[in-house]
Amino acid sequence: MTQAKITLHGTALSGHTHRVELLLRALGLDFDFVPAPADVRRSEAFRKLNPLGQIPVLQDGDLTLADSNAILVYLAKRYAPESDWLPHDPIAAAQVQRWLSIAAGEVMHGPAIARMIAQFKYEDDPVRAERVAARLLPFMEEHLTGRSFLATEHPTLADLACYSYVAHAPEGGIPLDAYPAVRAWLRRVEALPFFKPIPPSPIPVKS
Ligand SMILES: N[C@@H](CCC(=O)N[C@@H](CS)C(=O)NCC(=O)O)C(=O)O
Repeated sequence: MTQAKITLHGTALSGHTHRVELLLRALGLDFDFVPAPADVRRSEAFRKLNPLGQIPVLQDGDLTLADSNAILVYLAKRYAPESDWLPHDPIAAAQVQRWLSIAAGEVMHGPAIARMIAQFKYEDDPVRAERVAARLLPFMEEHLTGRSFLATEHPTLADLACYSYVAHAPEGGIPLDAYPAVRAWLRRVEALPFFKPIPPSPIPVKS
């Protein structure tokens, strides 16, 4: 498959950007990484790429695409249509979509928001974030007990979409000690050959 120039706008500490970077690496696609910290995201030039002012944004030739999960779907369909990343089987595809929704829902409003509040002075309700995480993590623990990956027996977009903010939940004051199956799943994602971690957070995790 021929490849146009791919550019990923994001930041190194953004879990939304990280999930896209993981898939680009998994697919062996060359890309330029363009840092887009808060001041860049507020600029007129960036708002032309994404009027919502959010990262990540992917440019692939003439295409400009925002939203991490939309980008995952695009890359899998465009560059690896026969792979397991986004299965053809209707039930498996629906399971992947379910976890993409959970990534944009409970994972975002629980562990991701808790980390943004603790690490980046984001203004939101920490109690609500904790409550969402407290509902999500036992559910993930039960789901992953006896399973290797979230949607199928292979890693899929579901695992990439959910990994980053669950792995970094402790940086938001949400420990994972009570969730051994979740931690084992995180280690399985980290053992994938293309894996690259998010750098350490600005504020160390309290033990
Ligand atoms: N639904 C979006 C959410 C992306 C998102 O919230 N990105 C954060 C950084 S991790 C951001 O750009 N926040 C700035 C803002 O919302 O103004 C996605 O999945 O890409």
